[in-house]
Amino acid sequence: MLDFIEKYQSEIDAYVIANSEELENFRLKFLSKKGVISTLFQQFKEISPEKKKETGLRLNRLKESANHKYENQKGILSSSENFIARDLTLPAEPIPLGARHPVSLIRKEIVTAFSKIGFTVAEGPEIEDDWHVFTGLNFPVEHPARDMQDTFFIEKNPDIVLRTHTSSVQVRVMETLSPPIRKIFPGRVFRNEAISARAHCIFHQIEGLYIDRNVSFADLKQTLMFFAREMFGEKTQIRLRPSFFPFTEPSAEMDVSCTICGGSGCNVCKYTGYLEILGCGMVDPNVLEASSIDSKEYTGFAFGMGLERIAMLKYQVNDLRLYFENDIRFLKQFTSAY
Ligand code: 2NM
Repeated sequence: MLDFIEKYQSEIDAYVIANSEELENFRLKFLSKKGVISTLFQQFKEISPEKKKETGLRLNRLKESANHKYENQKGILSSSENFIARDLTLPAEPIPLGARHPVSLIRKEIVTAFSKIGFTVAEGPEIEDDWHVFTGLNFPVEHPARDMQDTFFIEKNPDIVLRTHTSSVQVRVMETLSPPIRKIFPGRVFRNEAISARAHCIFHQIEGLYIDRNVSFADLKQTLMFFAREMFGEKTQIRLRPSFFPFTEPSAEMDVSCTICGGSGCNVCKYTGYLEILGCGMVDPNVLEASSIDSKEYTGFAFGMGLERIAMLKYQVNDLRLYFENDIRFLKQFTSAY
C-alpha cells in the first residue's frame, strides 16, 4: 500500500492541469467517490493494525496534497478564464438611454423660459379643500365648475376635491407670502371628463402669478411676449382676445402665430394663422382680498396653460390619450439632450 501511495504522490505532483477539462479529469481520477484516494481509503480498512498508523498518516498526506493541488489550479484557471471573458480592450456595451416624457420636456422648457425673468417654481397638494380650488378664487357658489360633473369629489360637506387647476397653489402662496410674488406653478390637475382624443380627466398645467405695486396689463403682455418668443422662436407674434375667468378681470386668451406655417395659414391653425396657447388676466381684487393682500396697494397678473395642448402643437401629436398610455414606442421618439 505504501508503494501505491508513493506512486500516486509522484503522479499528482507531476500532473499538468492547463484547462478546466484537465482539472475535471484530475478530480475524477483522484478525488471523486470512485477515484484513487477513495479506493485507497477502502483498502485501508483491511490493513494490519501495526501498519495502520504510518499508512494512515501517508494516506492523509496524499489526500491533502491532491485537494490542495485541485483547489490551487481551480483558482488559477478561473481567474485566467475570467480575464479572457473580460477583455478590457473590447468596446464597451452601449448603455440604453431612456427618454423624457413629452409633457416633462414641455414643462422644463416653460420653467426655463420664465426662470430667465425671475419666476420660481411653487408646488402644492393635488387633493384640496373647496376654499383653495373655488371660493378663494372668486368662483360664485353656483358656478358650474363646482358641479360633480366637472369636479372629482373626495368628500362632501366640507368639500374635498381633486384640484381642477393649479390656481389652488397660487392661493396657498398668496396666503403665506407677501408681495412681490413672482412664481409659476406646474402640476397635475383633474377634471371629470369623458376621455377622448381631445379631452382627458387628468392633464398638466403651468400657471403663473406676479403681484407687486403697479403691475399693469402692459407688464402681462410683455411677459407673455417674452415667453412666446423663448418657447416658439424670435419671430413669433402674439395676439390677445378678450375672455372671461372668475379669478381675473379683465381676462384674455393669447394666441401665437402658427408654429407650423408662421401665420400664412395651414391645416394645424385651420387657416387662421394663429394658435390658442393660454388664458390670462389681471388678478381680480376679490382674489387678492380673499388671501389678505391689500388690493388698493397691490395689483397682479396671472396666466395658465395646458401642457398637453402645447405638446400636441409642438410634436404634432393629435391624440391626447397617447400622453397617458406610456407606450414605449411612443415615448422613445422623445429621446433628447435633456
Ligand atoms: C388661467 C387663466 C387666467 C389664474 C388666475 C389665478 C389667480 F390665482 F391669481 F387668481 N391663478 N391662475 C388664471 C388666469 C389661470 O388659466 C387658464
